[in-house]
Amino acid sequence: MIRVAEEVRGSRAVVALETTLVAHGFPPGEGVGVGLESERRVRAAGAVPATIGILDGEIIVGLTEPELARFAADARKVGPRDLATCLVQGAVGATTVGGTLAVCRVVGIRLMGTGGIGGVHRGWQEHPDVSADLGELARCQTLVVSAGAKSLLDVPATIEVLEALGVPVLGYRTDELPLFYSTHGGPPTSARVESPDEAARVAQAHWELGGNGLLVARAPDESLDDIEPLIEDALRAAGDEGVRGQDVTPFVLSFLHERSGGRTLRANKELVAANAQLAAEIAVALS
Ligand code: PSU
Ligand code: MN
Repeated sequence: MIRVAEEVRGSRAVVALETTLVAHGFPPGEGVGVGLESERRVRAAGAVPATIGILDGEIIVGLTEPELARFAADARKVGPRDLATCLVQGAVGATTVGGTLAVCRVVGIRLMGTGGIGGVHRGWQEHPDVSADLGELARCQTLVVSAGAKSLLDVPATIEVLEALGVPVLGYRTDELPLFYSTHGGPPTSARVESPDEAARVAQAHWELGGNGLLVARAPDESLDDIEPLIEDALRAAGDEGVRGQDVTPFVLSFLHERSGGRTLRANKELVAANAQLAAEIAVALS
């Protein structure tokens, strides 16, 4: 049911990477390169990447390059609720942050790197759309490095839910939650850490105390501060076109990539790789 690559089994410093962003987060043909760059950065920092996805009725932990290439074509978006169905039905399954964490829980991987986690969507008062990423963070003993929560969300509401679930939100050299495309403007983090070693020590202590997931928020290197009006346009367009549920995030991301003249695309690629690298540095410190 689960195949763990030998290299992953043999290493104490492993970083899990998701496949939803490979399949659905970037324009056609560009996602695989983003996934491979994340793997390179993890290796350069001295850890082993474990990119996770479902192929041919098997969950694979540590996809090979030809296997990863299969996520460029049609793939299902697989959250925690979808893992078993996708396996049984033999579909190509691109795991979200939540789906990837659910696999980490089974195989014992402690670190994951991604772009931005899902969370509480804007307009939750009328239509309660809350990403399963949050529930899974509350269930598994894994630290996730991200550039905060995706800014298309209701970020303050997302942080409230993480607090309610007991998930620490650690700012990496920042007191403010980064807003995915911009370095600042988010709600305060629950604490600040200054180094991979400090993050590793906090995670270790949290787990010894019976805690589960943690989020480490790393600000992107370059801040795009004029994206909010575009996000509002994107959400309005999604509403007008009847885009709902799992399709909202990919729709908004591709709208932004187009309307920003590729600026969000470039920023998104860079922050995914930088987060993978930091996750690897924390994994090395932990081992
Ligand atoms: N961040 C990105 N690109 C992405 C995602 C996040 O930069 O494609 C994906 C992640 O896989 C995340 C998912 O788990 O979006 C959340 O989707 P939803 O809101 O439908 O739960
Ligand atoms: Mn949702």
